[in-house]
Amino acid sequence: MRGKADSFLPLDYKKTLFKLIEVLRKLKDFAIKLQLSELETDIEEIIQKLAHDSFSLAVVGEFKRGKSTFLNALLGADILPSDVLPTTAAINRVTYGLTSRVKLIFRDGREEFIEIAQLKDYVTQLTPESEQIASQIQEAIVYYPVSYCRNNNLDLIDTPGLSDRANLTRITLSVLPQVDAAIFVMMAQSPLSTTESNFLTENLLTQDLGKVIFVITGIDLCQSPEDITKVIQYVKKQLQKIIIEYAKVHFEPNSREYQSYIRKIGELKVFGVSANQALQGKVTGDEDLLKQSRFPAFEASLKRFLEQEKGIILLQIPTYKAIAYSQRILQGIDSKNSDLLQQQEELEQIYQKELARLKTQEDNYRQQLSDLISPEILKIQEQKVEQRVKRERAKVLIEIEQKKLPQMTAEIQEILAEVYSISDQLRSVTGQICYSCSRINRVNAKFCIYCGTQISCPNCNAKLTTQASYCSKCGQKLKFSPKPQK
Ligand SMILES: Nc1nc2c(ncn2[C@@H]2O[C@H](COP(=O)(O)OP(=O)(O)O)[C@@H](O)[C@H]2O)c(=O)[nH]1
Ligand SMILES: [Mg+2]
Repeated sequence: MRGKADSFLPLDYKKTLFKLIEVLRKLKDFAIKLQLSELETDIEEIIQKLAHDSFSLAVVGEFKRGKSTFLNALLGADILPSDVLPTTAAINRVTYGLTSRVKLIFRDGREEFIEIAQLKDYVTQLTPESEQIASQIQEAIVYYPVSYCRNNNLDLIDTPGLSDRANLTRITLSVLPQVDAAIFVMMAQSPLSTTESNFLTENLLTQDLGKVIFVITGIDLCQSPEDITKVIQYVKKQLQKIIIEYAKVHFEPNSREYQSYIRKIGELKVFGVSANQALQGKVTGDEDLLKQSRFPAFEASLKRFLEQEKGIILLQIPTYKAIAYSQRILQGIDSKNSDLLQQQEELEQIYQKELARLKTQEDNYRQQLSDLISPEILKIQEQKVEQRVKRERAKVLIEIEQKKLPQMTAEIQEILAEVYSISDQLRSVTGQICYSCSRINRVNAKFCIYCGTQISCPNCNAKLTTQASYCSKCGQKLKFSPKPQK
């Protein structure tokens, strides 16, 4: 049952992505035709973002909590410098590249390529020299042929972490608004210190909790499996307390927002792992050690997150933008139509004015000259014909342009229908996320196939979103009664 459900993907991310890019390309063509150059640039930017920009997942936490080691374990290679001493001193972005190398982007705009082995001389605080260089670095982009990043179109970001060094804390905080999701790493020996709790309250809880995954690393140092369970339970409880406190301070008691926030407790993803064992297990091919590290369970959950939620997060904004662009193009067509009508009017005015001028000239000549076929009069006759031909030609060109517009409008309406269907699809997928365990369920699921929680409105059967505390269809206040899974 579980395996079957795991393999069920309610949204074909790649297919939807390609469709959205195709739609945006069509919209860009229309923007070019209508000479909406600003819109053309906006659309191209979003196409580039969709085609190339990846999902970014940052690892955050206090310094020396095993963040870099954890990322190395995920990558299955010792890439990022880690040490018993506080190490990372700059933002390191790991991204897919055919050949491994590092691009250093300095704060003054300079760029420099180095070997991965040299990374520790540039982005760490291990020596005064490296620390001095690190302070000038905006970001180190580590290109590495890691299939994990390529397959998931994923950038992994290592941060210096929170410490008593204000500059390093600032660097860590500065990445938060730019990332799509975060992994909060703690150590099993000292889970949820005061700094960590404060960081959660002040910086992470203000983001969407659904996009934060909590990892307790270093479980190999726990005495027994019971101790591991204890530490995970402790962290979960503490997190729940922090969330409740946060909700109490920030929302009216029992308001929708309060309820919605409190419900996020059910979505908490907390994992206990040993990054050291996982890295060693992966590097040496020791399956037992890898299993012991509990890393595969974390990776399976991350995979699910990347396949489903990542896709939704990445597609949602461009979809809304595509709708807005289509509407701007429709407005563009309207104003083009008005322009053409005005051009027609102006053309007629110019023609009539020119005709009147020629007529006055002709009348003058006729009064002065008795010869009706004098060269001057013949010339005026010719000019009149020329003006008429010119007017007719311009009229035809305007009419051709005008005739294109209804066709364009029809095509944009078709595109809009397509984008709306993508948008509905995304909405229906998010609507199937179980509010309790935050896994994505089948289209018509009434009870979460994972945890048994009822996920459709008991009153009218409407599908519910993760945040809903009232049914959006019938307005009924929702009470959930979890049912045991059959
Ligand atoms: N025993 C154990 N030690 C770990 C684990 N992960 C990291 N460490 C150690 O913790 C120290 C700090 O690790 P590092 O990755 O540099 O931490 P960061 O500052 O948060 O990036 C290093 O000495 C690591 O070997 C783990 O899973 N188990
Ligand atoms: Mg580090």
